[in-house]
Amino acid sequence: MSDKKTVLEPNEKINIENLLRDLENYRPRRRGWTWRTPAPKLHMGPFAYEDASAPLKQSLGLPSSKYFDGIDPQPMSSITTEIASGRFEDDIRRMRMAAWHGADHIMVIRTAGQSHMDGLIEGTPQGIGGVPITRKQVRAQRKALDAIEDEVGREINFHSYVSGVAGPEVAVMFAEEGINGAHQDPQYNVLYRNINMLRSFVDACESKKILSWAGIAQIDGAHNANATAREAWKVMPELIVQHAINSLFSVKAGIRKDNICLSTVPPTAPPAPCVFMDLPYAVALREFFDEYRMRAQMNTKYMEASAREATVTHVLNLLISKLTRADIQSTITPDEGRNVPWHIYNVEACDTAKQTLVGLDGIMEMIDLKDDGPLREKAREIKERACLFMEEIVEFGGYFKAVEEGFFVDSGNYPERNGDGISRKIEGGIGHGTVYERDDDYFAPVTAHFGYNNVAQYDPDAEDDPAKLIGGSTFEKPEKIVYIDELDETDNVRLRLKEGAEFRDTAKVRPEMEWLADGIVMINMFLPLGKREAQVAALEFAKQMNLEDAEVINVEIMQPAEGTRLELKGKLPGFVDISKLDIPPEPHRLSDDEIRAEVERRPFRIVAGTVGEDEHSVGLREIIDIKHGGIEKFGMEVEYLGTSVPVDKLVDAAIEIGADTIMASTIISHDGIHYKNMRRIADFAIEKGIRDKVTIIAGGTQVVPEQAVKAGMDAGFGRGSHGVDVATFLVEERRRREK
Ligand code: Z97
Repeated sequence: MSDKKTVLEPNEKINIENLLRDLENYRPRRRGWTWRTPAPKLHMGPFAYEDASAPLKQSLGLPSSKYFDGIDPQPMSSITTEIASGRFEDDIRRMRMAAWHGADHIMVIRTAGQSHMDGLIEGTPQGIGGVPITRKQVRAQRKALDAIEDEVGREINFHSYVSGVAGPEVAVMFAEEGINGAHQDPQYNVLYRNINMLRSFVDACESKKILSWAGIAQIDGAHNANATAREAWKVMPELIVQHAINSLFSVKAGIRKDNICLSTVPPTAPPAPCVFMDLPYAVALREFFDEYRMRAQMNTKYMEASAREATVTHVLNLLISKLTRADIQSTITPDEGRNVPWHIYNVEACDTAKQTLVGLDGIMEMIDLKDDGPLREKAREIKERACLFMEEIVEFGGYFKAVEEGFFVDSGNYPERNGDGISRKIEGGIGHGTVYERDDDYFAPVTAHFGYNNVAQYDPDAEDDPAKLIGGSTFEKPEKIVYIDELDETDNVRLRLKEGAEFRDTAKVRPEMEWLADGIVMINMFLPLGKREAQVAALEFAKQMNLEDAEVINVEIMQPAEGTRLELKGKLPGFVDISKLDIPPEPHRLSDDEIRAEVERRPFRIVAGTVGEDEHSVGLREIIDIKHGGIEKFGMEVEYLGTSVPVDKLVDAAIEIGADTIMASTIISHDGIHYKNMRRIADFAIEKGIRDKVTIIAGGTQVVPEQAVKAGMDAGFGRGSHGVDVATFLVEERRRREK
């Protein structure tokens, strides 16, 4: 693998050491956001899709795509996953998995509280419940994503957020390092991080100018009002107001409208009649902001730890995305409820989005949203309330005054007010008093800069390009970037890689959920107890299973007295050395089509029965019957003789119908009777002179394949065998005999 271009092999793990090598010289290959390429009327496998996007080069389809040659149709919306576990080196592996499942928007965004940091930090410190954004981390992950996008064959947008008083510095670093999307909304700083309003808006001008230069798509922060307000659905008018403020402000700061994405959230969730409430809101938003992009974020306000419930909420949200339009589709997992970022739920949520959007492909060709009735009436009402809200802000003296008065995140449905909004002081907050007017001779030799800049005092020709005066800024001359590898000797990726070396690319393996070899597993359990007793008893079982630090992470009552369903997580202290395992090859199966073609070419003639004094019939019927995937489904016809068939009768029947195959089932096994009966069948067939003309196989729950062969069978089929295993053997055995 060369340092300049990292090439990934599908069956090889991503090599973190190689990614880190020569990182100081790595440069992003492009700037700006990339949308998916439309592929209208796409044909894949037996299906035609109306509004799909270009397929991937390599990917993993939904589980049942195996019935259709693994096709993996991709919807038009970009699909987001949020990945930030605290260790960026582990997140890189998770990004690759998500990309293989269809994510092309990867957000490093969780609860690290980046906006509390008042400057750029360097190196790769480990975060708590999130990753602190640093240049090295961003660069290494961009480098990894460049390789991953080559592997899957589609651009991957990398995203983080520009917030806090370090916003503009963060924005510059993002522009330098090839970040493609960013959250930027001064209202977020004001309302949720108590950063001084003036400072937040002035910083935002600068940040937005930089985002604009770099073509970075911007997502706003309105959804946070939904997640914070006591009754989430009542803030619909306010959400519209917040979108309006940040969108128009961004346009004025220079961002293109088609790079401004509204962070839309269906404001409520089940058990509310959520589509009836959320769809008018989505329609109102699309009508007001038709020139902008929509980033549909999932409703997290009422999210619990139940993966099932979160998935249904997600699917209902996706329905709204499809009925209106979502350019970017977010996926959130119940991680928030469990407080652990699990690799598998990221991937699962990408699959949920992909499956639902593809499943709803073409729906708008068949239905229309009604032009009258409650949809339009309710949409109009939401818009009216939003306009009144905005008018009141203006009358009141503007945004800052309105915030001071607690207009925002109030749980009343405007114009109602419950007096529980967030209030911030104009003359207060972090960074208060840090905004200064620029002097007349103020001058900054930078590329993307907002507002007054007296370049003309040095060179009137450089007015459109102030950085020209210093021979280009870091934007044009990336070699000017000061790259700091690590600052903390005790908290950095080198140390963590050393600590985890025992399990990194070695034969030793431990389960993981968050970080390599963390040992975390999740256990599903049902206990016939009430909720409280079940929670305590579950932890006792966890001890019996040797789980360390066990915690119950989800509890659902099935019936107050009859029982409780629980999910727990805990750590397995042990490991498995795969070099010491005897791993038999995977059972080999032919495809359904290949077997069917072979049967059509030359039909099989099969007799079957349960032999000896054995009344069991279910196993053999399962192998034969079409309903349960038996060999009939391939067109194989079977003469079924029933149960307790004497071995001579089975062989005679084969001779009578000129069978080429005998299938014997034998369940009873005391005294080795099953193998004795196999031996008798084989001997009888020899006696009758047909042994070399028929394939004889035997199956049953106690049958060990090798033993069956020793007892004279051509093959044996034990517990867990299916029709396709038998059919595969019969086809291949006949091919061997035909040679
Ligand atoms: C999403 N699930 O997809 P810190 N700026 C804005 C934000 O919305 C956020 C931050 C900064 C959500 C992401 C919530 N949003 C999580 C406009 C966070 C984060 O944690 O204060 O450093 O900033 O949008």
